[in-house]
Amino acid sequence: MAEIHELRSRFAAALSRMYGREVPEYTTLVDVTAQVNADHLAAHPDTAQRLGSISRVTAERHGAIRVGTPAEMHDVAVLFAGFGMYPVGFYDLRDATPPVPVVSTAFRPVDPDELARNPFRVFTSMLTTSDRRFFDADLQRRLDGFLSRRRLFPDVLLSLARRAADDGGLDEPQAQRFVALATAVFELSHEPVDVGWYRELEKVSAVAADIGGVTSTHINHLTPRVLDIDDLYARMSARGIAMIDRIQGPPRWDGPAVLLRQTSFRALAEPRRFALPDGSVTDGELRVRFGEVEARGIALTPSGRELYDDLLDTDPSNTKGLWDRRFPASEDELEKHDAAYFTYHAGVREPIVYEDFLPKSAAGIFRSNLDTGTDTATAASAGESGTDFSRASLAAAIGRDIHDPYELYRRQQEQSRGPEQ
Ligand code: OOG
Ligand code: NI
Repeated sequence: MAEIHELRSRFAAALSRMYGREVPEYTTLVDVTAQVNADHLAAHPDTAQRLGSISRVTAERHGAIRVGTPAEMHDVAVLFAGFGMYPVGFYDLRDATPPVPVVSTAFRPVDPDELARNPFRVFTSMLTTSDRRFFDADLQRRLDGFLSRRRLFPDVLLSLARRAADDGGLDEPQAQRFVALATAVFELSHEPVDVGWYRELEKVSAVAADIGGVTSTHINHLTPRVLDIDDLYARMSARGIAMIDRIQGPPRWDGPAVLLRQTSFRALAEPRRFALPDGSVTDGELRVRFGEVEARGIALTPSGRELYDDLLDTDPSNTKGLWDRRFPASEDELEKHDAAYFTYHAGVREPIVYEDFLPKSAAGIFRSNLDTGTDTATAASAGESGTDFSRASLAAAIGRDIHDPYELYRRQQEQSRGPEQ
């Protein structure tokens, strides 16, 4: 039998092969990442694996998908449970600048042993079609109608996922079928795009068009993990790949790496077929898929995170100077201020790696995918946000609790300390 973690590893690897075939720049990104990681390991053999073994880091990816309705979100949860991935965290991107009409969670393993085996995670967003700040009643009605007529996930795929979750794995033939079908649903479709409908949605939001303007879904980026993101950024730029202008998240500084630093290259023009109002089909192009890379650091406690958010508010360009003055500059200091999570085994302290996302960085990542470079959504009728899109309502759509990331880190820290004396 192929156990759940084996299914997850194969799924991450199969998606990576598929994305590399479809988006060649992704392959360049993965190759350069591997070179940077090898060089970093050679230069810092004692510390390079402090936040994860090189085998974990080499296989590590996150992807992102976007769906249109609570029912689709529910199916996503069924599918990912078959790979041992559960919803963690709630992100409301409607509050971002510019606002994006989605609420999101990330599906990932929650158990530390499972994370160590393969930490594959998928940032998953759901369109908020009833939010009047983006969609008027008429557009919402047509959009909901369009979305209710499509099926993203075949029944056979969902039943294999349920079986894997119930039995803790699948036999070999079923395992192969499951991984192949799950990978295929995230390929870019070659169905002609109804260009009138797509452009109408695009006027509201490029993300709305990407989700609700087509009859399928696709993975919109896949992100390898790098040990030195500044080095990676420089090497990609040297190869002539235009990266976004900065690395998101904490600055490069002399203190410990915390949370998450990410950078990306802009969505690439890809050939697509367009169905025109007169029924004819022509060739065109859309920019929806891009490349991203990330470096992970230590998970912060709520107070550590508050300090991080505060520094980012004070200095949005997030320069090193402020950090040198205000942020705990060593693991000892982080621990002393109760600002980060650690495990303690036989008196040895080890940092817990941050496994989640950052809403401000996510908003920046969304931006890198937009044709125009900015989303045009405006607060059409401020204050009137339609249905409530809270963590609870997203959990209800998903049909299971959304884990609180802090709770997971805190539990891991506590368990490592052993039973109370
Ligand atoms: C998701 C953007 C969020 C990240 O790494 O912060 C994300 C999307 O573009 O759909 O992947
Ligand atoms: Ni991402």
